[in-house]
Amino acid sequence: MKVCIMGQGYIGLPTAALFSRSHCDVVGVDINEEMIENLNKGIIHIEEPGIADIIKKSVKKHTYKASLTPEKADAFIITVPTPYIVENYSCDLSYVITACETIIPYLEKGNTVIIESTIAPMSTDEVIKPIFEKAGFTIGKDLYLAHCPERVLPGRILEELVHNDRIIGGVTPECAVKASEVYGQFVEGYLMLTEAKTAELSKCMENTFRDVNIALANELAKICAEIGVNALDVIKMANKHPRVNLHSPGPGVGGHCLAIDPYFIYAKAPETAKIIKLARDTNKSMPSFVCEYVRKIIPDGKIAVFGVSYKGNTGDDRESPAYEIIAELEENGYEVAIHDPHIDRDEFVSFADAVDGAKLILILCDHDEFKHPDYELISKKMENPIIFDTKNIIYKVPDDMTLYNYGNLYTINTK
Ligand code: SAJ
Repeated sequence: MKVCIMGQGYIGLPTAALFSRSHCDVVGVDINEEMIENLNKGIIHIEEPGIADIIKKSVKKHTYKASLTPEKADAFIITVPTPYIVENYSCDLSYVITACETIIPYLEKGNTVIIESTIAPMSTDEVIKPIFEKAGFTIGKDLYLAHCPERVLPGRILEELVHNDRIIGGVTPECAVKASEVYGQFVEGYLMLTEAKTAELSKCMENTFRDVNIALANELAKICAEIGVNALDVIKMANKHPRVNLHSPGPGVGGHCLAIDPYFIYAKAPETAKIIKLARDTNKSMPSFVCEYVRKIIPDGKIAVFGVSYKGNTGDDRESPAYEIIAELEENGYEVAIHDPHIDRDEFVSFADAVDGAKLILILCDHDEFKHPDYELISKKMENPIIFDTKNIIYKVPDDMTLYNYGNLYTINTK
């Protein structure tokens, strides 16, 4: 089977790797020229275990090639970003629409087109299907169209792409069958055949479920800071109940999924999606909450920010709440030094330079490197070291240091 994958990002590239590992011919298409050149040399741009190795081997075996233009294939998979439109929170389908229009000249009767990008409910039927109908195809007869959302966790993408169950939402039942044959090439999880709109809403609800639960944990953290209770203990104790699973409070919710997908549902039914919107607002309020407590801990001076990735042990900083926090701190007159061992940027500094002369270490990401920092060096470089750990990854600090987290934040209010 020959597969053409539009978009070689966090999902498109690992998907391409798995098809080529399963002996399919793969063309990975992207608009980024430098990325295409590098991919054809076997150099990848994402930090994700296992992918680099497969791509390198596939390039050598000529089962994978990257290109700026599509080629004729049996199946076309669209994995381009779908941001949200800031003014009305609706799903910005422009990249998906462009990708669909770009493949039209390469389509032949009998081909399958799959949209993997997360899209708002009804998008496949109302927006994408008409694009191919206008080009002369009859969906379900001579072209098969489906929405099959990805549902993988960054850091475990290869493993999850193969083993997770997969929702296959066909525009017609025939479309779902054809799309399932495509994923049958490498997916070992169960393939659940359904309608496109059900697939769209299921995907959005998965991430909304998590966003709402994180909002509940964040609200609990705020309540505890206000009334003087250890939020981390509450979570630990409550979670001993067999049917309770309180999530973890943090500095806010980042990433391209949880921070965006709930809006797609809200935009479709703004009068009804009340909890969904409130959860988004609560999670979006966390950066300000963190800054409020930083101001209570130290009124001025240098802050060493540890981590801007939205997710630990990855270099992915999309929608990261860390940037909002940094901006607010700088607006408030603090000097901010950013250290992130997973992101290589000129303005970021080493661990030693970040803590040098700092009054506070502010942990915003749960990279492994931050779980056991070099306390000796911290003692040498900081006068009265204080750590504010918003990710709850540090349990104990040496006696000469102060640790704040969501367990004891309330103690600042009584000082
Ligand atoms: N977070 C918390 N508290 C928690 C858990 C997470 O504050 O208890 C924060 C994280 O720090 C991060 C954000 O939430 O900033 C999102 O992280 P995540 O690991 O929960 O999710 P993503 O965005 O990396 O991946 C999600 C996954 N969806 C679900 O778990 C329901 C993944 O399976 C999806 O494939 C992915 O979204 C996607 O592409 O939609």
